[in-house]
Amino acid sequence: RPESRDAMQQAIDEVESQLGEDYPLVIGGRRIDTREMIISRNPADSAQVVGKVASATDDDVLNAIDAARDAFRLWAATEANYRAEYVELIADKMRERRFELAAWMVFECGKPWADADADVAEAIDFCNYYAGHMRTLAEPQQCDVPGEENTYFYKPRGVVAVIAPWNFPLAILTGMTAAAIVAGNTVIMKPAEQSSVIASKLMEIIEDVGIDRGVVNYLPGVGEDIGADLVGSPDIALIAFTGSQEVGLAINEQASVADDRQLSVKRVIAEMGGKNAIIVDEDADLDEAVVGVMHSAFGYSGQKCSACSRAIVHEAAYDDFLQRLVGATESLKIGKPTDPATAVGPVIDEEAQQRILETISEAKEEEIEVALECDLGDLAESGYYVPPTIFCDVDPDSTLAQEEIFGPVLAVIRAADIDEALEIANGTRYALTGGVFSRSPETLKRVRQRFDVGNLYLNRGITGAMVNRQPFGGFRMSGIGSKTGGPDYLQQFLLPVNVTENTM
Ligand code: TXE
Repeated sequence: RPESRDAMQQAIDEVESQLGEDYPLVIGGRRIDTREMIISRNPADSAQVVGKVASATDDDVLNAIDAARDAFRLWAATEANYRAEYVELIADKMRERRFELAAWMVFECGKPWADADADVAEAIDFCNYYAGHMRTLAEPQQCDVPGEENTYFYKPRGVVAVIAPWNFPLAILTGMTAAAIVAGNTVIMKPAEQSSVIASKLMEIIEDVGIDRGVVNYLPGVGEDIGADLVGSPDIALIAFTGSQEVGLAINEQASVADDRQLSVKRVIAEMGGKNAIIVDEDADLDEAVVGVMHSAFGYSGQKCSACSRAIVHEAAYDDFLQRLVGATESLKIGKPTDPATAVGPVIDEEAQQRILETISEAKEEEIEVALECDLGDLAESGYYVPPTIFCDVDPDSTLAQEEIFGPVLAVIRAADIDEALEIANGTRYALTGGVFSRSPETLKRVRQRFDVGNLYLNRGITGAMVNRQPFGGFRMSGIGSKTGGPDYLQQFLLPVNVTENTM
């Protein structure tokens, strides 16, 4: 809408004038500048410094854990409603600053306008949903066996480490943190290095609403330097992680070590990667299928764990689908995220750009056919751009079709029929999202039964999380723990206490 566009453009102009500032850690309510700083750059223009964020040391980790542990006793004793009101205040502040927060994501994470706006909206939804759900869980819960003496209630777990990725820099960080604190836990919030400025904005809001000191401790830093100290601490009761499979598995392993100082067996919630497929049936509406596949594959440059990176197409529709997909993808606007017309921006950083370009050149060396490699024009020089690329006739067992690329690269695979398409779709280690475009009720029924994914989309594009409507999460190597934004997510941050009472 025009007023939103104007407000967003104004926010972008204002944020542009605030780039380059320093941001502190926050431990026990105190702001701490440190010598080491994380320099966050604009991926669309690497010369532009978005902000400099204090980078936590091992000592900072220990101090943050002490502060969180000291704050836990009082915070755990508060009423659920008191905590829920704070989390709803965070949502209110984010709504007030909606365009500004989106603008920070445009600059720091290269998110096009619509993606950035959706990220803020999701962060707000997570806060309100978990706050409301905590109020419900605060009532004595009735066991199935009738009788008021068979009840149970929930207690918080303790100190929670929240470790977040850069691709949903506000939504996922906020969602995990909100769930942890509304449940009565205290938190060490560790954002990704590439999104620590936007995370600092969330910390400013948390300070602004006046949550008790030490409840949220803000610990930006280099994950591989301080991660092990954080995850390995005996005072950590739960780790909520979202990020790569590699790091998720490392955290899972570290968390399983329990020395005699360990207060509780650590609980790990890990949302990891995907290699998601959309199946296109012979009778699919090909225009719908093309739009669904293209937006899911190239939206935010394919940097979503939910992104479609494989299109598995029925033989009979293959040529027509591929031709339409190439035509539609060619017309995608590749540009600067500050430009409202941009559909595809840069990838997050130089390391990602090099890794994805390497994957593309390796696939070419294996003589995998290229159906389209978009032309970047002069963008190639200015930022971390990767051309949206479509490979076709891809061997389902090839690296390209098996490994998560996390970039704007799509593998189109031919299938003789739906049974083979399902076998190919289920043929990776991941099980996060999946889609199918088909008009046949029989096919849709078979797909429901046999497509092994956590989130399934029928005749619509893959949309990722929609809080309390499309709770999000997968299984196999896509993650462990229940779905974010779903009815059983909050319980993971709580301990149920069952009571039987001899009523006089
Ligand atoms: O992950 P990384 P990234 C996945 C996505 C992709 C990855 C991209 O599929 O694979 O995340 O995000 C910290 N000990 N998802 O590159 O590198 C690091 O500092 C402790 C899936 O950010 O794993 C950062 O804060 N922490 C998801 C965080 O881990 C460590 C949706 C993630 O970094 C660490 C979004 C260590 N040794 C992304 N090393 C879904 N399934 O919903 C790094 N970190």
